[in-house]
Amino acid sequence: MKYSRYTFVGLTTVFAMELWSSAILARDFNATPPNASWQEPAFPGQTRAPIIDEAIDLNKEVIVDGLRNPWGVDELPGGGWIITERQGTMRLADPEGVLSPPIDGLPEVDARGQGGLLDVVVRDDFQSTRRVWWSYAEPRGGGANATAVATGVLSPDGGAMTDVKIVFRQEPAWVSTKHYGSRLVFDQEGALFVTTGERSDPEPRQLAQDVGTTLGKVVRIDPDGGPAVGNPEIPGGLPEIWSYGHRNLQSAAIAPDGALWTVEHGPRGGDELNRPEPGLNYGWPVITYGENYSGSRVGEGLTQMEGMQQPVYYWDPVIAPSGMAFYEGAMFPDWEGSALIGGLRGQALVRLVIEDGMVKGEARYLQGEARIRDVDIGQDGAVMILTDGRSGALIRLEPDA
Ligand SMILES: [Ca+2]
Repeated sequence: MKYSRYTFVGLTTVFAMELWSSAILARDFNATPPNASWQEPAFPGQTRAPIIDEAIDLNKEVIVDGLRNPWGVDELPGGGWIITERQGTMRLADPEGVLSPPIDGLPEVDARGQGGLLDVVVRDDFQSTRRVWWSYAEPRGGGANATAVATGVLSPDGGAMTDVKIVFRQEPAWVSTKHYGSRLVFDQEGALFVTTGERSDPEPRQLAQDVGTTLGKVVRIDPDGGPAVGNPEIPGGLPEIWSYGHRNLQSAAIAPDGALWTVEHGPRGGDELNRPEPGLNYGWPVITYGENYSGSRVGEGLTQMEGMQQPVYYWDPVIAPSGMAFYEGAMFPDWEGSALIGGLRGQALVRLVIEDGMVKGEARYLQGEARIRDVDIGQDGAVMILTDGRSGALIRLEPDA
């Protein structure tokens, strides 16, 4: 009886239930002018898909609050959640939302700027294995750092991470506090996708095109480390690389058909949705939509080039994407198969209707209410969102019946 524990939460929580009216949903986000108005999409429907006209009221229930800069959340198969806070703490929340002290035994993180403890994921067999994977900004000496992924076994009492092993280290490290990626998602073959960033500065961003590095890449590894079986052979490329030419990928999810989808932070007016195919080049920083935040053009201002892939969709203005999930569940039947993406700058939960690999419609919920850092679908079909900031929260969304 999957609903029972939530009913219990609903009856006992001290936090108020709030209601969003469908009027908020009707705001015309496509009325905002683009930043890079001189650019044209490569094909119809690549940006500004029709707004979905949908009358739905959402109940919002705060399950956990007072989280300090939370970054990643994953539901535990036995109930409750595991949550990261960017400054370096990982905690458990039980099904009633009671938060544990920080878990001991995690490696040191570099929590300056956008760095710190980032994503966290467990697999369906967690109750027997107690295995957890997480990503973080790893200090590498001299002020340099880079994204890393570690795995460990959570002690029976949940108080400590044991047998900790680093399974991925981004190379090269860089003296930067920006663009670390890094979402973690398992595919249906059991391999682990890791998304990275290109460290933002003019010099390292060029390395997004260098397949001898793991800056600006989607990487696919074995859960115990090393390249995964079935990765593409890229001439001169590292065997863990799945795709390249990315900027700062902070959204990744597996679609119901098993395909990986990602959303990356673009420059101003250039956030993009991709379905990364093995061995292909997604263009950054040679081609991109949008412009530098200074208002200058990125490189030569090109949006298309032979041998480089077009995004499935892009946003101008940006949403500043973060966590992502494909909706599968009973609670929101009209959302089945949609991509749900958290917006930071966009301050919204973004829903994309995707058909035949194309975006056919876009809806936004909770507009202007919160910066959304991560999205997770509950076992009962509720949508869980993690809000950003010094007092972030884990919030459960369900339709108001
Ligand atoms: Ca691109």
